Amino acid sequence: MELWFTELQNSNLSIGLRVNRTLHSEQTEFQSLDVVETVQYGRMLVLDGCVMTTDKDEFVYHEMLAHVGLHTHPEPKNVLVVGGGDGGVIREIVKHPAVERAVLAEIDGRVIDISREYFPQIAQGLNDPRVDVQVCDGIKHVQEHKGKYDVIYVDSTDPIGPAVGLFAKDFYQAVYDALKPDGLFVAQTESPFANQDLIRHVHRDVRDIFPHTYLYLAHIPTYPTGMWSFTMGSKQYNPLEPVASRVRDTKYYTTEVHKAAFALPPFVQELVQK
Ligand code: SPD
Repeated sequence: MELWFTELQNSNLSIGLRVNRTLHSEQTEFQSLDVVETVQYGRMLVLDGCVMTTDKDEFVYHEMLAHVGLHTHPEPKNVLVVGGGDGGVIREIVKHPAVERAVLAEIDGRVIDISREYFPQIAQGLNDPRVDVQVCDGIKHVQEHKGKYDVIYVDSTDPIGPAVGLFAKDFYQAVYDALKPDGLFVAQTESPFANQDLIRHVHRDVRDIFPHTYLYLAHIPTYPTGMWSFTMGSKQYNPLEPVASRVRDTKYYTTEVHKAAFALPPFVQELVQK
């Protein structure tokens, strides 16, 4: 008998991966959490039925979330990740020698525990001495730390359940306030095929708050439609003029990929036009 994991996009569309076995399943205080072993992509972390990361393609998302921002800011010393309890973005952040302190504010401590246990390659950065892992409400953390960070990342789950507040305009205002005068932030903003309204509203909200707003793309096979977007709000620096690469051991990120990621097909450009 074959076992398949299915993530439903809507009543007409789903993504499916054949599964060897389920390694872990629980209902945490915040969400359902599953770890399955897929045939094609290795171990996979699933929250509330949505794919968060897999052993085989996680590098694309984590490198493109972390390195684009850190190569846009000339001196990123203090960095915050809201969400991202699997540790993948932190693993990439600590590759940057300029980073002195990286705080992880993850609301669900079980995501951290389970990632350490089942995804040690992804979670390894959490052990770096510069990293401060805090199990807390990221929204509150941002509200309580004004003017503190050079770069803030929002590595959220999908805009349902505990992540809803991370796609709201008042949260982006709090992120702006938590950044230093030349700070910037990057958030994952879902698929330009499947989440057009969300991308439109996030871009509009961020543009109302930040002087410079950008959208960029990466290709992530296990996320719905495979085409993924990231939104950057920057107070000063321009991501189209990145600093020379500071990291060597990447499998997706290069300076050329960084620049190319901002080239948007017309149907995506349309989503972010005024
Ligand atoms: N639909 C997938 C959205 C997942 C975004 N966050 C993934 C967490 C990986 N660190």
